[in-house]
This record gives sequence, C-alpha cells and structure tokens, in this order.
Amino acid sequence: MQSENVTTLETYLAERKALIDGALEEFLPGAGDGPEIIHQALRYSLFAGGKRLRPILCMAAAEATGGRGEDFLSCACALEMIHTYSLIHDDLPSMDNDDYRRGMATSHRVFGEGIAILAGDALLTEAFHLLSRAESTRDDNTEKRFRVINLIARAAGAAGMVGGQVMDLQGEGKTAALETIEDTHRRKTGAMLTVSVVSGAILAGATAAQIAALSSYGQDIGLAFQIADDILNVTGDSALMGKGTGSDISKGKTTFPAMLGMEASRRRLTELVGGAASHLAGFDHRAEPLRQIAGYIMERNR
Ligand code: GRG
Repeated sequence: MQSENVTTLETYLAERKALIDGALEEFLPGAGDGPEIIHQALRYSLFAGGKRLRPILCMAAAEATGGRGEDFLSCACALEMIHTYSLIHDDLPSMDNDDYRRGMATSHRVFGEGIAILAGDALLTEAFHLLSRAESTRDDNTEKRFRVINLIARAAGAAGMVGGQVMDLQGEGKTAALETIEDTHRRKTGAMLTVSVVSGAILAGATAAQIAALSSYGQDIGLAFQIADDILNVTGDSALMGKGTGSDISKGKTTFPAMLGMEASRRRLTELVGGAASHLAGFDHRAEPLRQIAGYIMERNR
C-alpha cells in the first residue's frame, strides 16, 4: 500500500500488521525443525498481540525513500523477532519479573524459565539467520544487507539495547541525572527503533542525507516512545495495556514523570515529536505514515 492511499493511520497500521504477521509465519523455522516446545514458545510470544511498530517503521522508511515496503519484509520480521526476544527476557524473574504482558501470561510463566530464556535466544539467532538469507529478500544487494546486519547487531548489543537494559538494572533504586536516564533509554528503546527506520532506508537505496535525517527522526521517536511509556505506566488503563500500571515506581525505576513531573514530561514528549516531524521536512508525501506514526507514539494508549 502506498502512502497516498492511506485513509487513516489505524487502517494503515492494521494492514501492515496483517502483512507482517503473515510473513512471520512464513519466515519462522518449521515445526519439524527442532523440539516442539521451542516452536510453541516462539509462536506464543511472537503472536501475542504486539503492535509491530519496528517492522512497520522499517517498511515506512523504505517507502519514504522511494522503495516498496513489501520488498523488505524479511528485515522487518527480523526486527520484530529481536524485539520479541527482548520482551521475553525483560519479563524474566531475574529482570522485571512480570507475570503478564499484552494481557497474557509471560513466557516463563507458561513454559518455565529455561524454555523462556531459550525462546529469546532462538528468536535473536533466527533474526540474524533470516537477515543473512539471500532468498528471503527481493533486495539482492549483499553490501546493503551486510551494512544493515552490522547496524542491527550493534543496536541490539552491548552498545545499544543490551547496554541500556544493563544501565536500567543497575539504576534500580538509585537516583540518576536526567542525561543518564535519557542515555539509558536511547540505548534500551531508542537504538532498535532508530535502526528500524535506518534499515528500511538503506535497503531501499536512500541517500546519505536521507539516512541521516531518518536516523534523527528515529532517535526522537525512540525517546518519545519511552517517555510515553513512562507516562502510560502511571496514567494508563491496565485493561488496554494488558499489564498492571504503577509497576515502575514499585520497582524503584527512575522514570520521566518521577524525575520531571507529569507536565514537564508531557512537554518534553511534545517537543520530541515535533523534532521528529521536523527531520522529515525534506521528504514528500511518501513520508506521511512516518509523520503520523510520530503523533501516534504521543497519543497511544497501549
Ligand atoms: C532483555 C536485552 C534485553 C532488553 C530488554 C526493550 C527492552 C529491553 C525492554 C522492554 C521494557 C519496556 C517495557 C520498555 C519500554 C518501551 C518498550 C520497548 C515497550 C514495548 O514495546 P512495544 O510497545 O511492544 O512496541 P509491543 O507489545 O507492541 O510489541
């Protein structure tokens, strides 16, 4: 679907989600390809109702720079697999120790801790397997694909998401400077959101200037996403979110509302979403979904 046909963001997101869900089914290893329990655990978490934001951003960035989102579904799905692994591990007793996510029991509650850890490990590994499979993408440019694999590995690893998670764990119960909190979230949440847009743009053949602008867009929405998440953790509807609210405070996490207050957090959120939109100024109507997604991050209720 091209952006000129987008009637509402809601329809666009729903159509994209359906496309991504179908591709995930196709790209997952076959049921006979290993012990049944690991396939059940992979599928349980991958099809538990995620919004598919990272793959949608990847495809939307490809379209904003003149490509066809559908051509890059393998990269989009790999990003979702890495995201799902991070959520499974984040919920573990040794991390956030959560019983529910998206209204469903967490992986370790259903399958036991060992299988949950392995389901996360398998998703991370399968993501890179998928990214490296030439036949799974219509993009046959090996150089672009290697660049994307390199950037995704860095965003997911110690310098990015894992590093942010470590900072988050170490910061529990302590007070930290605003810059430290922002740095934590830029790594923990922002790095994967940023690499999602950047990957789509690289695969679609974007120019260096377009990639830089989209990277800045990704960084702004990444931090905005986390502030919105912190606000939702205080004010959100637990039925809509499928998990309890108020958990950040009880776990001793330093959140934006706790640090800045609710009003200043909302102002910072608005500022970041405005910043994200300004990075898209040089793009035409094909970047409309990206513009609307920035607004959606601010207004989302789950
Ligand atoms: C365990 C290595 C490792 C990393 C975990 C991403 C992450 C790092 C933890 C998630 C904790 C969390 C709730 C962060 C807030 C922002 C966030 C990533 C929310 C979940 O992402 P959504 O809303 O999830 O895109 P859905 O459910 O739509 O897939």
